[in-house]
Order: sequence, then C-alpha cells, then structure tokens
Amino acid sequence: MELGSSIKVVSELTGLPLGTLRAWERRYGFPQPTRPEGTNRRLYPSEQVERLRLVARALKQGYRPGDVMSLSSAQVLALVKSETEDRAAPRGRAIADVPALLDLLVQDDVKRIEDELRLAAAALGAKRFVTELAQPLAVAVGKAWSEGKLAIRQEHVMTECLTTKLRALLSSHEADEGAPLVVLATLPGEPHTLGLQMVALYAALSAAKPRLLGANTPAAQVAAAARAFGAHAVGIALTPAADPVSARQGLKSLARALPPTVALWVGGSGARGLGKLPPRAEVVDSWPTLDLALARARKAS
Ligand code: B12
Repeated sequence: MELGSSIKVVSELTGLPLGTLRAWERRYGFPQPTRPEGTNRRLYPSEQVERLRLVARALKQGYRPGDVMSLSSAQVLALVKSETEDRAAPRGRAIADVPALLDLLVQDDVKRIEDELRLAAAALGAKRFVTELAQPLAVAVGKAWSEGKLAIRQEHVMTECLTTKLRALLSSHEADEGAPLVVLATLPGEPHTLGLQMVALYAALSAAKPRLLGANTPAAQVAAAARAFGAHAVGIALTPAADPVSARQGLKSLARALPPTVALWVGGSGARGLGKLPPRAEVVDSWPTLDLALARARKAS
C-alpha cells in the first residue's frame, strides 16, 4: 500500500495553500489523506495529488471549489481540457525531466535534485517515477559519464539520490497476503544494484514481494535464500561491465542449485549480450517482459 506525500509537497505541487487543503478536507471530504497512527501528519496518495492538480487548474480557470469537488478526476480533466486546449494552463509546478536533472547534476546542485525527485515521485506516482524518470535518468547518466560530460562523483551522487528515493518509496509499501516472493541479487563481480532497487519497487507495486539480497551474492547463497524464503522467482541483474565467463558460470551454478519450481529471471543491460544462458533462465530486460514474468509468478502463487 502506498502511503503518500506530505501536505507541504502537495501544496508545492498544486499551488494550493496548506490551509485550503485542510479546509477542503473538512468541508468537502476531499482530499482525504491518511494519518499514520500516533502522528499528526497527513499523507496524500498519488491519485489524490493528481486530482488536486486538476482541481487547481479548474480554479485558475474560474471554477469554484463547490463546482468541481464532487467530480471525478476524469470529469475535471474533461472540464479543464475543453477550456484550455491551446491556452497554456497555469497549473502547479512542472515536473523536472531527465535533461533538467542532468543540468542540476553538472551544477552540483544536489539539494535541488533531491527536491525535484521528491516532487516528481509525488506527482507521477511510484510506478511512473521508476519507469519514466529513474530508469531513463540512470541510463542517461551512464551515457553522459561515458562521453566525459559527467565526473564519476556526479554519477555516484545521482545513484545515491535515486537509491534513497527508491528505498523510501519501497518502505512505504506493504505486501499483500499471498503475494509471490521474488529474491533479487547480483552474483559476485557485478556491483550494479540500482536496477535491482527499481525492479524491487516495480514488483512491490505489481502485487509481488521483493526480497533484496544486494550485490556480490554467491550463487549457492542466492539459492539458499530462495529456499529459506519460499521464493517464486529469483532475479539476477547483469550489466556489460561484468565478466561474461564468470557471469555465465554463476548463472549455471544458480540454475543447478535452485528448486525446479523457482523461476530464474536475468535482467539488466548485460543480460542479452551474455550469449547462451541455462535453459531455465529467462531474459527479463524491459518493463513489459517484467510485467509478464510477474503475472506468471502471481498465477503460480
Ligand atoms: C549507476 C552505475 C554504476 C554505479 C553502480 C552503483 C549501484 N549501486 O548500482 C557504479 C559507480 C558502482 C558503477 C561502476 C561501474 N560501471 Co557502471 N553504470 C551505472 C549506470 C549509470 C546505471 C546502472 C543502472 O542502474 N541502470 C538502470 C537500469 C534499471 O536500466 P536497465 O538496465 O535498462 O534496466 C531495464 C532492464 O534491464 C530491467 N532490469 C534491470 N535490472 C534488472 C534486474 C532484474 C532482476 C530484472 C528482472 C530486470 C532488470 O529493468 C529495466 C526495465 O526496462 C550504467 C548506465 C546504464 N546504461 O545502465 C553504468 C554502466 C552499466 N556502467 C558501466 C561501467 C563500464 C562501469 C565500471 C566498469 C566503470 C569502471 N571503469 O570502473 C564500474 C564497474 C566496476 C566493476 N567492479 O565491475 C558501463 C558498462 C558498459 C560496458 N560495456 O562495460 C555502463 C553501461 C555505463 C556506460 N554507458 O558506459 N556503475
């Protein structure tokens, strides 16, 4: 279950004052943030943030709160769209894209990067944050680094900022009862774990339970973890930076050691270039193939 964004973040994203958000909650019963037990905090799920952004647009166009508050997001969208097809609609703050984040990285403006990632996650929701921003950003950072446009320290900073955000989003999800468990790791010689963090969050958002083992986990230990946790699948990340001979060897040992009912997924940008994989291994290196693999795991669980 996703917990959501703070009132401060929502206010910044929508341009609506804090007092207005609280007043609407009392007056109209919307938005309806969750209140974590024992705290006074309000947390707004991403669908509510999206609807508030639309409501804010409608208000800028002259509608009153009472006109739009009882409408669904789709109805408010239809309303604001028909009014502003070509007039640039004043709305909340725009969400930073990959080039803007790369610029901030070049300027070493880490504070702004953190703020922009927080706002983007709130506005896009966790799944779109991963697929539309975090993954393209990591790939763009790698390209900029290989072209000499970014220093190693800047690549490291972006990796850390993304890791922090991905972990925070992941920790606010609770797995559903009966969700299939997926063990995620890299084998020895592969330090790239950022992809695993993205896959973990994506899996959690797709009704699966990720269990991260991290980098450099020996094949026998991955297999032992899969048994101990009753895993439905094991996902191994590979980049072209790993030595292909030991990567193939590691996958072979893992394939032998895993119980036959456990699926073996090989993902990451190095998966496809590895050549012949053990027969039971499947390459899962895009969001649609991950969707299919997760659907199969859910069915089997
Ligand atoms: C961050 C990063 C690092 C960080 C890693 C930190 C960390 N904790 O992960 C650090 C700084 C440690 C690092 C080190 C190195 N890196 Co590096 N790194 C990257 C970078 C920028 C991002 C990796 C990433 O997270 N990508 C995001 C993933 C999610 O994208 P994706 O692979 O497209 O993912 C899709 C699928 O594959 C799938 N998926 C991904 N993972 C998984 C896992 C599972 C289980 C499943 C099911 C699916 C799945 O999900 C996505 C769906 O669309 C990449 C650039 C790139 N293009 O990826 C370079 C990159 C991988 N690194 C590279 C290199 C060269 C290195 C080094 C060798 C550099 C050096 N000379 O020291 C070292 C490795 C040293 C070693 N011991 O091996 C090269 C590899 C190219 C090559 N041919 O060798 C790349 C491609 C950069 C480049 N453009 O040149 N790196």
